[in-house]
Amino acid sequence: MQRYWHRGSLLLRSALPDAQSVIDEPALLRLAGRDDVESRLIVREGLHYTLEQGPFALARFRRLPARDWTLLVQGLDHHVPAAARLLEHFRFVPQARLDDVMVSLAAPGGGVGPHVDSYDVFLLQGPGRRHWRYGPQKDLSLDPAQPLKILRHFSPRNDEILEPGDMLYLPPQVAHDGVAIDRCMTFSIGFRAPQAGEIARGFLEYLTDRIDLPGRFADPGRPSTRHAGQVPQDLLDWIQSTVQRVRWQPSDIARFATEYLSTPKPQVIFDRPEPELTRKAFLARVRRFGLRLDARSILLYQGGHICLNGTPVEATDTAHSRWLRQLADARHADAPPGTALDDWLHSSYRCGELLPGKA
Ligand SMILES: [Mn+2]
Repeated sequence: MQRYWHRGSLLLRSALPDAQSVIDEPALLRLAGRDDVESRLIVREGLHYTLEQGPFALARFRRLPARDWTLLVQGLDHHVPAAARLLEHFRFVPQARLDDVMVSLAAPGGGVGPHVDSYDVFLLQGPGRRHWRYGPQKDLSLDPAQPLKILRHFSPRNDEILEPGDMLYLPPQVAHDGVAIDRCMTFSIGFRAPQAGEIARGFLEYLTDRIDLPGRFADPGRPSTRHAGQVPQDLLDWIQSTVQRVRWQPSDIARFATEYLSTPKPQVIFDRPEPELTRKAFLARVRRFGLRLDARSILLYQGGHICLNGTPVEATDTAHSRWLRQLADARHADAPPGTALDDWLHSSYRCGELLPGKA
């Protein structure tokens, strides 16, 4: 981490052999047909790429040529348990930095062209081989004639063929191009880094609900004016001093951060358990087998603030908050001490955010 994270690329041979059996092709094509799954199809003809957005009917794939296309499916970890299990290998990076697992299924010659990403990524080779060329470069100008963000010039220093189980780490802004040699699958374990403007807007929204500034503008004895259309200077001064009274504490920052960073993406929908256990049967199962977070759930903490999927969890004593922090770190846990969290556990279970059993 110290040497490579966010700094330089790293090729790891035979990193994760279990990458070969994450998902088979028919199951992936079915996922690409769902309207709650984000998918894209990129077909290359010579030097030109075309982009189609999913969902795709199976008939679309039957019409594809034998070469030069790639299908991208986002959020694989939300839909495929084996993809969620892949992420367990990456828990050395904070959950707040994690985005999702994307898969690229490609025919020989398929790829998205030379490009840069804004995010750190681990490119894990599944079945088949892919030829990667990559390296830092100064000129990151894009080709305006393409529907994708493709670099106008590409002069990579590195040239490697990734076999099943091999993995390539790339920090942001490293130019790269991966072209399928065989029909292959590549899993992108993608990270996210918040943008300053996005965080500032999010925090102002958070403050909106909490702001409490007493007082109202007053102007006793105001002289008459000949410029009724002008906003008076004393009102302007009052607005200035009022805005400067907006204050927040470090605890607001921690609370906002756990809420904001644990909020699922808008397209994420939790499924109610089916069949649904009664409260009694659910709690009995948790006591016996422990519990785990649903693959879509994000549980984060900072200081005394704990948030599940954007909603604060009220932990009344230290034993419970310790247990919640352990659950957040490992995503699974034995049953919590006592019964004080039972209501929270059961309602989270009914929302599809956690489930009994550790595996
Ligand atoms: Mn990329």
